[in-house]
Amino acid sequence: MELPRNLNWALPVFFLLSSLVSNGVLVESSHKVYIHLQNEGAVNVQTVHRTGYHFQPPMHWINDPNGPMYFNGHYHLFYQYNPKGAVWGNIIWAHSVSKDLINWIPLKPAIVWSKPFDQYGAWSGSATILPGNKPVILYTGIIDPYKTQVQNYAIPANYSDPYLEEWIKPDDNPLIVAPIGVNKTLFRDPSTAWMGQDGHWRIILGGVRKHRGMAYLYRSRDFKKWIKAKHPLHSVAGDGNFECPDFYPVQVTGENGLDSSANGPNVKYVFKASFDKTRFEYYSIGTWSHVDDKYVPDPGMVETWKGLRYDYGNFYASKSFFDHGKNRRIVWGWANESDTPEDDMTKGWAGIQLIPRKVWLDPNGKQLLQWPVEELNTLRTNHTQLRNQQLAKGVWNKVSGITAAQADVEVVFSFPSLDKAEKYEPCWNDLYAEDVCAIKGGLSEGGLGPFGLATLASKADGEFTPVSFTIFKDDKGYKVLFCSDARRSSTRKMEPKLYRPSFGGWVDVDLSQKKISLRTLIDHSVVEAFAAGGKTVISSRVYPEHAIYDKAELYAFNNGTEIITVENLDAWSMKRPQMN
Ligand code: DQQ
Repeated sequence: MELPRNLNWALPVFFLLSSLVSNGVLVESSHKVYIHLQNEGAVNVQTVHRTGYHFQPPMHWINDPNGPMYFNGHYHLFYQYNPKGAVWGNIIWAHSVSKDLINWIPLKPAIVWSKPFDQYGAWSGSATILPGNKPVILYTGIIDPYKTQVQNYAIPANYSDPYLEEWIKPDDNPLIVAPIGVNKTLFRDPSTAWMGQDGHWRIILGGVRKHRGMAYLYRSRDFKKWIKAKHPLHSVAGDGNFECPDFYPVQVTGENGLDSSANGPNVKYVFKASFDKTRFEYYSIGTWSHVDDKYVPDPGMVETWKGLRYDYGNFYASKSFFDHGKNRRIVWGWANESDTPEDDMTKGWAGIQLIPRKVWLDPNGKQLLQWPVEELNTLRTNHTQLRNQQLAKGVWNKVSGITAAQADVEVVFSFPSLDKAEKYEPCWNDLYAEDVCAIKGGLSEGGLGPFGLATLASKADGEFTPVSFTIFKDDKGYKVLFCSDARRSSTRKMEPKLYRPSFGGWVDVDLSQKKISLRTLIDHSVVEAFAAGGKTVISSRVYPEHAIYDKAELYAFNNGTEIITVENLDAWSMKRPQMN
């Protein structure tokens, strides 16, 4: 394997990281240059918080999923990887293949930096399958120590190799360089291409112009010569740099996905950007105007950091692809660690990909729905269940018979009435749901909720990550707050550098049946929770001290005065798939 050169990344100009304050804690939830650590290979790979069924390589740092695709019976996942250490740096494209999105075979890296057009890094990008079943990768190459970014392509050396193991970076790269007037150090992450009715390919690239997040639009007839459109596909004032922009069609009705070039009357579009400033993403739903080649968000879509998110927790740099094998669109997202870089060095690894999710338009047309790919269910074993268990205030009902540190839990909660819902405070409109969770989340006491699951729990030690619902009422109706609260996830002393927020999101759900459902994927240091059939999703990374291996417990709990019934709870231990 050709390894990247050892570089001096310590240029002060370079920061992919931004810091923000959440629940009073300084957040450094993303990758940053640790010059002294990036070439320190793992001495040991600590297993205690390693995931059992989430995607990760045997050691070292990973970030963004890149170029996911389905080709001739195999799923391919490339990802940003540091082959030399457990912090961000030396980034190449690692590569794994799978027949089912769950069991993964590692291959040699697909793109390592070697040529003048990528000699300082191979950053994120996407795959497109061209007519004739010919995959092509577009990725960002870093060409100098100042992080100048260009867009390159790579093609398989042998199209009949089912694993597509060898990739060629032709010498006519780069295909795209930043034009005058565009910041060439913030010009990256080419999307999957789609074809317009004029027969021209289109891609978008992320960037920023005077604090305006930009999705630059490029067009090409032959996939080689790319011309920048006069206007971006989309841009939003004040959003700051867009990373990893994604743009794809969804059907107005039904769960099937669409090829990126699909079009027609029954089609809406999704635009997603990852926010460099805050390290989370938002998406909106709208139309693609063919006349002026622009994306137009539907009325009411919020286009700032308070917009809709795939995931209101630890989830970034996501990428979607159309799985034509099963006619579905799938989205992958990266979950970083939320402990310190020193902890990552000690662990010898950092970062996972969350479970790939099928994504489709909610019948209400106002948001997306997401659900773990059905193949995940093949890992279920040791089923246990609860039926019609009442939870009075303060009751914690233990779910026994499964490995609670590595589990999949589906539950439906019901309540006799909505009368005990507490008042929604209008001042919360100015807060993120996460901040409301800090006040009213799973650790507090209320009326109708909080109720939910206490995951990765060691009750005797006061250690647990509650995933909960609390229902409020205002003049117009009811509001459902969904929280995943990491503040008591570990008894380890809270240091300022540790990121343990009470993540939160609102759930736009019909409560007329007085029921709400929850699915939670628990995996040692991951709690990935899907509320109300995938309307709102939150993923947390947590590092319990006591609730590890077979000491981890799981409870259904209620901290509200209204009695909650666990109508059905089905839980499974999860087997370990082949993981790289
Ligand atoms: N990560 C990549 C960039 C991208 C960022 C570098 C998002 O291409 O913008 O590792 O996490």
